Parts: sequence; structure tokens; C-alpha cells
Amino acid sequence: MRRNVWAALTGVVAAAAVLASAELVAVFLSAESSPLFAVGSLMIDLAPPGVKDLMISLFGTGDKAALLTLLAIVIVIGACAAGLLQYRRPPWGIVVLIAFSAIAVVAVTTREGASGFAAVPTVVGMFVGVLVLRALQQRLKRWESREEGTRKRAAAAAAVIASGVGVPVAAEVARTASPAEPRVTPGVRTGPASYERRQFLTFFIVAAAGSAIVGLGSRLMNATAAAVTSARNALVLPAPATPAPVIASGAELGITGLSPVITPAADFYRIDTALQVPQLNPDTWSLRIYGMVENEVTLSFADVLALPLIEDTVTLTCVSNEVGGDLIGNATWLGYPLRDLLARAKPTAGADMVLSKSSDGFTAGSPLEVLQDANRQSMLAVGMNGAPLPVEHGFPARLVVPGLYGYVSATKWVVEMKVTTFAEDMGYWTPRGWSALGPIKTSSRIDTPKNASGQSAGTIPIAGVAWAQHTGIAKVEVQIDGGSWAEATLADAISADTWRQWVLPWQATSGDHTIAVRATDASGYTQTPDEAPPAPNGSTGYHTIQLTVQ
Ligand SMILES: Nc1nc2c(c(=O)[nH]1)N[C@H]1C(S)=C(S)[C@@H](COP(=O)(O)O)O[C@H]1N2
Ligand SMILES: [Mo]
Repeated sequence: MRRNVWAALTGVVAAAAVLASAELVAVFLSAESSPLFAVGSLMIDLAPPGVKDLMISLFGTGDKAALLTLLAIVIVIGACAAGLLQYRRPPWGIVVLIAFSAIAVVAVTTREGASGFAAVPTVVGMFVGVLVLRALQQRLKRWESREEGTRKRAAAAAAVIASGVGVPVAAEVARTASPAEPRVTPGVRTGPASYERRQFLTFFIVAAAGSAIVGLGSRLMNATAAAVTSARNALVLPAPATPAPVIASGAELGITGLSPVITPAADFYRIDTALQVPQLNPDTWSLRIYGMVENEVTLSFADVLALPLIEDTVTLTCVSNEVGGDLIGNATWLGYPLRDLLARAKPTAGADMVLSKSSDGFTAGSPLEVLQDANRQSMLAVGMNGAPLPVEHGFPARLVVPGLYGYVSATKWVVEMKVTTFAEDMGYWTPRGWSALGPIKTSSRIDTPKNASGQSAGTIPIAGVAWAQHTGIAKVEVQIDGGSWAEATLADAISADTWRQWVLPWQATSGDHTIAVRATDASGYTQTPDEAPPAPNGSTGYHTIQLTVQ
């Protein structure tokens, strides 16, 4: 009887392990792929209307809590059954565990907008659960068989005593009358009953406590992530008081293989030090501007949305971008000008840097005069391409500064701006081998054709993008097979702060070819052919591709 209770409890711990590992994997994959609530939603969806009405009439607004309680009861009963079955009729306990997990897989994968990966957390959880169940039951069986042996020996000794032979003989009988060990995994060392009992209990407690801690911690993270996602979905951004300059239709050449002039948020490169994307609730977010200022300023998200916002198209670039790399993207940002924000705080004399800080401790040090520049639309951005910032791009607010690499300016999940000096403070990457100042270097990239592509002979466009943020692109030249530099046609510029598409039609002849590109910016500077790695302040050299034309 007591053993049956333990057997049932192994099922409960195994179920806890399933849920805990699924939640943990969901933390890294997507909060929506957590099976627990997906099963709850599936129950709601599948419940016949009568049952739904009954639930609502019985429990009123508490119907969600009632549903989750019901779900918990079903899980515990199912888990006890699995534990008992595995003990009495293996492998039926494992079958029950897999069946329950299969229901959860259906629930997570049929959710609105679920990706194919949504099943991964539940499947991983199922495997962990099966392993935990088997490990627990093995230990339980060893404990049982040992105790049975002890009991049989005691019974035999008692029989001897009762027959009047005497205690010493009884002890001998007790020692030798031990029956063969029943049902013990071959090759597994066993010890006395007390030892096996400890082995079982230790594993049981560790698995139970581990599942509880990991499960609750991960669930909390997933719940936060889901809450922030829904807060973001519910957010309606105000229209800009100053809209972005209209993008001329001639800014987009529309060539296959060429990066679109506006990068969709989903394709926008992402660079940050965050292992876990910070989940900030706009209702509790605030930005504090302090340090060398006359007025310390603290703004809530509602305060920011109430300000006259501007919109502007700005190309962000990462200093780690290799020549020809893709750590660059162009978006239309909605936000409040940093110069106006700083004007409210009134920096004091001597300040020359703004150290912006994210909720997870990343910092960027930007020159104060750049942020105050009347001709530069540096902003505290809340929108990207007409939608709230995606969570991984800094929701609810980030900085965008035209002309500076991201590591010295584009702080995502920004919560603080400290007005300070370069002598006093350093951004995150400066002590790690990167320059304190990071103006973006004039550069260019060939998007099409690609390296080594099996291009056929004929006229094809060579096309790409070129950028010199806040200076502007004046000219792009292409060199084929080491010949003279030919000037490419430039697409219309959006502004000096964005990249510019370019194209050069090419009579491709069969054979091997080398194509290089270089840009000249509006200041008259032409890209240097000298190759430099990204560290400490940005790569240089010409993007060059090699291809064979059929
Ligand atoms: N909080 C935070 N903000 C950050 C970073 C970071 O690591 N943490 N990285 C910066 C760097 S190096 C770049 S290039 C840009 C990239 O912005 P994106 O991910 O939106 O493209 O974010 C900047 N802002
Ligand atoms: Mo970066």
C-alpha cells in the first residue's frame, strides 16, 4: 500500500519534470510554446458551448482560475495513474505520459500563429519526464526488493525461534535464508534496504525540488514575456507631429537580390549582449535623465507618447560589420528628439557625453554635441516601420542616432541617460577593446550577383547599397576584373542618414570574374582599399566578390 503511494508520487514528479523542462525550453524558444496554457486554451476551444456557459455561470469571472485548477487536478490524477501503472504494468505508465504529452503537442502546435518549433519544449519535456519516471521507479523497485529480502529473513528467523532452536541459530538462519534478489536490474549494484531507500528518496526530492524551482522560475519568465508581448500588441502609437520625409519611389530600384531600401523589422539584424531579451512593461517603464544637468527628468511611457513625436528614416550599422557583411539595416523610426529631451534636462558646462543605459546594464557613451545637434534627428525611438519597437529591438524605447555605430549610441531597452564626460565614464565596449568614439565609416556592399553564383552569360545588374550616414553618398563605382572604375547609377537618396541603392548593368561573359565596389561620400572622401578588421572602430576595404559565369 505504502509502496503504491510512492509509485503514484513518482508519476507526479515525472509530470512536474515534463512541465518544468518544457517551460525552461520555452524560455529560450518562445513563451507561447509553453504547453501548460496551450492545453488550457485548447480545453476552452474544445469545450462544448453548454460546458463553457456552465463554467462561466458557476465560476463567473473566476472561470479561468477554475479551468486551471481543473487542469491541475486532471494532470495530478493522470500522473498518479502513470506512476502506478508503470509500477504494476510497465511500460503502461510511460505510455500514459507520452499520451498526455501528445495532447499538449497538439495544443501548442494548433495555436494561432504557432510555428513548427512550438512542439519542441513539450517533446523535450516528455523525454525528460520519461527518464525521471524510469529512474525513480528503478530505485523504488530496488528499495522494495531489498526490504522484501529483509522481511523474509526476519520471518524465517522468527520461525526458527518459534521452533525452539535458539537465538544464535535463528540469526544464522536469518542471514542465510535470504531469497534470491527478485526483479533487480542486472548489473546494478544494490545495498541494504536502508541504503536503497535513501537512494530513492534522494532522487525523488532532488527531482521534485528541481522541477519546482526550474518550473516556477521559467513559468514566471514566460508569463512576463507573454504579458509584454500582449502589451505591445495592444499599443497604439500616436501619429507623428512631424512625419518622415516622403520616400521617393526612385529610392527603391526593385532589383531581385538587392536589399529593399526599408528593412522589414523581421529581417533587421539584431546585435546585443542580452542572453534573454529584456521584457519591459511599458506601464512601469521610465527613463531618467540625470548627472550633469540642472533638471533631473523622469518620463513615463505615457509621457513620451504625449510629446510631439517625429518620424525619420535612419540606417543603423554595427561596428562589427565585416566588409560586405549584413549587420546593417534601414528603418523608419518614430520618437522624440534627443536634443529636445536634453534641453529639458539642461546639461551643465563641461559635460561632453551621454551614457545611456539599458535595463540589463548595457551602456553606450555618445558625444553630447551629436545628440544636441540641431541638424541631426537623434531620437528616443518608440516605433519602427509603423509599429511599436519589436521586443528584441528595444521595446518599449531605444535610442537612434544617425551617423554613429550602434555600440556607442543605439541603446535598446533604455532606462537611463547620464549626462557626464568621456573622462569620467565609458560605454560597455570601450574597456573591451573598442574605440570610445564610433562614427560610421563610409562603405558599400554588392548584394547581387552573389559570390560564386552559377550566373549565365548576358546582361545582368550588379547592384547593392552604399552608406555614409549623416554625410550622404555622392558616388559609387564598380571595378570588374581589375579594370577601370565604372560609375554606378544611384537610386534616389532618402536622406544623408540612410543607405542608398546603386546599380550597374553588366555584360557578363562566361568565365571567372572579380567585382569590387567603392563609394565616395558627400564630403569627397572615397573608401580606402586598405583592409582593416572591425575592431577597434569599424572595418575598411572594398567589398569584392568572385563568381563564375556559365
Ligand atoms: N541594451 C542594449 N542595446 C544595444 C546593444 C546591446 O548589447 N544592449 N547593442 C548595440 C549594438 S552593438 C548595435 S549594433 C545595435 C543593434 O540594434 P538592433 O539589434 O536593433 O539592430 O544595438 C545597440 N544597442
Ligand atoms: Mo554593434
